[in-house]
Amino acid sequence: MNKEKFYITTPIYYPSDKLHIGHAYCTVATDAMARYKRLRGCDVMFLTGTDEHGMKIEDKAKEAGVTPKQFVDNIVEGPRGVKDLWKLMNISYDRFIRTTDVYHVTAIQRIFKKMHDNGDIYKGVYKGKYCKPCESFWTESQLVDGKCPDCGREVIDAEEEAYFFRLSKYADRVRHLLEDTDFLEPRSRVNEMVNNFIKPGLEDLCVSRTSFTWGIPVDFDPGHVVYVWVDALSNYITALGFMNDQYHDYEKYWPADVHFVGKEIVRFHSIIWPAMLMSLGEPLPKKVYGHGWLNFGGEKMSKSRGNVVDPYILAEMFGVDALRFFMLRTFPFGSDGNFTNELLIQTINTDLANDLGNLVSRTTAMAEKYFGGDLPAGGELTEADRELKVLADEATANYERQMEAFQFSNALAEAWRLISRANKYIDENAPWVLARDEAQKPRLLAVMKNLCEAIRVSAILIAPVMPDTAEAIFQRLGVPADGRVWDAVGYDLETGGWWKTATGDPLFPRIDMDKALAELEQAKAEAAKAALPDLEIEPFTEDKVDFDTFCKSDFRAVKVKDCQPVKKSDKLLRFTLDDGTGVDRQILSGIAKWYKPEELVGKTLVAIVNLPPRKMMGLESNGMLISAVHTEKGEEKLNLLMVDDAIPAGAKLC
Ligand code: ME8
Repeated sequence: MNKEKFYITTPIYYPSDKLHIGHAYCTVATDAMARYKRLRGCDVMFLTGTDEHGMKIEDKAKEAGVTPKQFVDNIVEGPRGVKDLWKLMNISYDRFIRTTDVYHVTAIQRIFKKMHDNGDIYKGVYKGKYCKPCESFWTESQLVDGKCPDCGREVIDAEEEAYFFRLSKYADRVRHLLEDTDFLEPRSRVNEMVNNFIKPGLEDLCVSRTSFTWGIPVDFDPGHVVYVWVDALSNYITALGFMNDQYHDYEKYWPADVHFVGKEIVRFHSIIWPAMLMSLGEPLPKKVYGHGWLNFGGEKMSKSRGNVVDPYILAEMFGVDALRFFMLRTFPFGSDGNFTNELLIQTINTDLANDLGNLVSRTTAMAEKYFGGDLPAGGELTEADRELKVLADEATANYERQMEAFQFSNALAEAWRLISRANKYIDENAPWVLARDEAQKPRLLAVMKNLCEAIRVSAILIAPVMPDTAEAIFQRLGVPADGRVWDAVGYDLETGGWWKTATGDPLFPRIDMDKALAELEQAKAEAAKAALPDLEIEPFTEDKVDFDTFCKSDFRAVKVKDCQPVKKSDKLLRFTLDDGTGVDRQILSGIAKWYKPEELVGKTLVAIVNLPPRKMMGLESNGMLISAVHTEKGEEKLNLLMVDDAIPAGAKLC
């Protein structure tokens, strides 16, 4: 029998070494859905990848002194890069596309040409705000205070030759698609699209540029590169082999069952993408689902706002499954959610440690104690067990409905309804009381087996979201492979034979909130420090000093006769210096943080000696010692300038 196909995608990510938990949100959701569909027996294609062209990348590469390709290679494939993060988050993608992949580049050129040849791409003039020094076009809304957002300089009105896509031609068909079908969900996003973009009139879209080169060249018009969205959106079909020979599953998987995308790119996916496909004469994806943002402190988590949450730190402290669960259980997929560490810890303690973890620990501990972990066939069923089965079957059916509607939070709530009920079932049936009476042994056996069965069903339900946890649970209960699949999700009252339980460490140890929050702060500070440059030196002064003024500064070699801390000051040291005049010179210097006084006695230093005297802490300072300063990993460092002791005191430096 042919398996049902399911093709699901994430957006392709801009290469960044600062992907945060907000980015991971979409990919984790997509992964959970892909795993759920695989569990249901579907033939799944889960595509993700990276969107690697554009002026920003070109600029960043220049800054880093590497080619754009080297720059993106490092971020996509390198340590803590995009692929690394997906590995950390246990993302089971089937295919990863990079828009710099040769097959994609060729396919985009063919796509562009086809749309050009059918008259949907035409040459026109792009008008915008242009920053000459940066050689960049900006739109009015990108400007900051009317100036270039990159360098802050004035911009001018300018034009460049560019190709345009006849988006306006498809306005009516796109409107019908949005308003009269279930193409775009949640429904609230439809009104947003129609009111904000379609009703005011769809303008044709600029799809090529000549002002930068890091893009896919328009092969029939050198000098033009394809401007990002045609390049980016087409990934969903080129990755299947559309207009290229790298892959051959376009016929098999297209149209996509669903594109999961963040709400800010819904516009591109629900208006431009279908219009492009209409132009190409290709089928449209079945659905676009626009999820909400993970906010932090009330604002969208983003690098530029500096409020990103590092998934590596959280995964290390709490485990990847807990993190995946938290994101999908706490925030309804279509809405925004506010991420806080407190909420994360609270959720782990309540849902995972108390409810799920305890259920598994209590059950396996009792199975061990009363039956040595071996639960044979037989046992005495009662009405309580039948009730548990009814609830389990109902929860499973609801779970299925919710998952099919991409409502992860509601689906998980159904799994937790069963978990909570099972915990209550323990208290109601009190196995420890039954265990005291040999005559109750058959009842005790049935209770333990029902608990195992409730846990087994729960584990199947949570597997798409927490694959490692589900696996650990199956192992502890000794569930064979055929008891882990969707076909076995129905609660079986008569389960016999397969329980061979084992005890182990708690699946989710309880977290001490205050301690964990402090550790998180510390880990964040350490990570921030590690990200600082190894060495920073002050930028050079552009202001020139004229030679005569410079020559007026009198620098001399001085020898330290004595050095003492200054009372009540943790900064100042008091130096008694031989400056070659025969009269001791006193200089106060704020360097106590870096030197112990005794280690400086006898050293030959450099001082400027013709500064006017200055009083500090009631003491007079006659000059200033010269030192070199720089910053290492964010920390200021200072080194006194020490010179050869062979230089006599008073020698003039020039
Ligand atoms: O938009 N909460 O790439 P991208 C939830 N290359 N989702 C978030 C988020 C947050 N705080 N921050 C980012 C692009 N995302 C384009 C896509 S597709 C043909 C081209 C989501 O790296 C964001 O909404 O900026 C988007 O869905 C995804 O991360 C990639 O964002």
